Amino acid sequence: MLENLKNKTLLIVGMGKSGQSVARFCLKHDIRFVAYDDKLTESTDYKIYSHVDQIFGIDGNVVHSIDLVIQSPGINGQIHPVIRCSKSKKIPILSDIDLFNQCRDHSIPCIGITGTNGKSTTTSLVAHILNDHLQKENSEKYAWVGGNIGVPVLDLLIQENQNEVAFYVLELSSYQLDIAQQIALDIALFLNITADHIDYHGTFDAYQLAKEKIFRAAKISIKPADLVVTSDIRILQDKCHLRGDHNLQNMQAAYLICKYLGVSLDTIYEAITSFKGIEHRQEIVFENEKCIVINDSKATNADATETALKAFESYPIFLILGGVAKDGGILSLKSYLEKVEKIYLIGQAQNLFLAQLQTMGIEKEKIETCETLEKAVSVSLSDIQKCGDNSSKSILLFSPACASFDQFLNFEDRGLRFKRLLDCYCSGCEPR
Ligand code: UMA
Repeated sequence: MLENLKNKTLLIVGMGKSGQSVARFCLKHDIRFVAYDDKLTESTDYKIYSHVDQIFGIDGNVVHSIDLVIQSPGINGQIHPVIRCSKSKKIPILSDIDLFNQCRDHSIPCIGITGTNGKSTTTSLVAHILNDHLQKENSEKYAWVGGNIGVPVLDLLIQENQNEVAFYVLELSSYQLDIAQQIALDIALFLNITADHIDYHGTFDAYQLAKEKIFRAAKISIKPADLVVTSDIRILQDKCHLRGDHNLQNMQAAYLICKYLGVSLDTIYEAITSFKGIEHRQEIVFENEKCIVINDSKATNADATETALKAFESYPIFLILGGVAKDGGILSLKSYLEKVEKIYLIGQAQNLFLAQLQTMGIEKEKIETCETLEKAVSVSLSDIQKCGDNSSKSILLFSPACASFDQFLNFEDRGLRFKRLLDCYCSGCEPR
């Protein structure tokens, strides 16, 4: 396949993480490409165009002769002018996932994981179990993780130490699956589905169809209905760091995958118990006799926030919400929010959420509009300090139920900011 690509000129649309990794792959293999991005215009290694006319020309003039388009996951193909123009010119459109599928060594087992929630945790847990297994076998190979989790899949193919990979474990988003034509996975897991990303897919059915594409050409398919939690997994939860019912499903899924791959049950159980969870996902970042602080910045929708509220419902919760709201906002969280001690609102969604909380009948004194994360952290910590109830630790939960791009680069940036602020308040220094 690589040889075929060498005769072609690729157009990479969207020069974020995925697009830049496609460019790195092309540079490494001497594949010609043209780069396009609506906003990003700077690169030291290649020129990035930002007008459709610079690619296709006005009135059909040939500016670049393009053989293949590689669409980044965040580019909405229904509306983006470059993708629409490519479709009208009948130029094939693929994604980095397709290139990965065509160019990877198919003797290395590849596992793909999708679902509305829990896919990053399950992807990391599967890799953790497989790496424990490999270590016990004295193997010098590892499970490599990539995809939506933050490492673009083509980066996995351009690493120097290719002989060290034993398994690929990929987190796949509905965007990636929607664009991909073919992903021949050894094991495909679909964890769960609730409404999300409807603005991108148009309808819930289209969102579900995109997710189901994970099963195309898969050797083993694991569907939501296959994830009935067994008693051996339920027993493990008391000993492990993953809290909440949703994590039982993630553990069950990881267990099934690793069992299919021949990992012994003892290794699976041990590795589940030693798994510490992932950054920005219900991550315990501070604990003292008064409170536990949880960074759940990865909660970009109300559903993810619901799982966190459920996981900690036995504690008094002080909750920070806000950012860019998703469809429906926080209305679905009513029964949980009624039980929360106090809610701190930040970002673009602040006024919408305030109105929604008032509709739910939540008292004014239990809501504070803070605008910024800085203020929310400082006010909430001071409220917890003042709180007289010493019978139980309080939880400061940062689980925004929103996208982050009004005030932050992404959820990682938002989570790191939260942790930095917390460090500052705990050590008494001024936040930067
Ligand atoms: N861009 C345009 N025009 C547009 C939209 C975007 O030119 O209409 C450009 C932007 O200016 C930017 C680039 O495209 O330069 C961004 O590309 P992208 O949105 O495809 O994002 P990447 O940086 O390539 O990151 C993507 C995933 N992001 C999305 O799908 C939105 C990352 O998942 C993933 O980690 C990365 O590829 C590596 O595989 C993040 C995500 O938020 C975590 N995913 C969503 C989610 O989990 O809910 C799906």
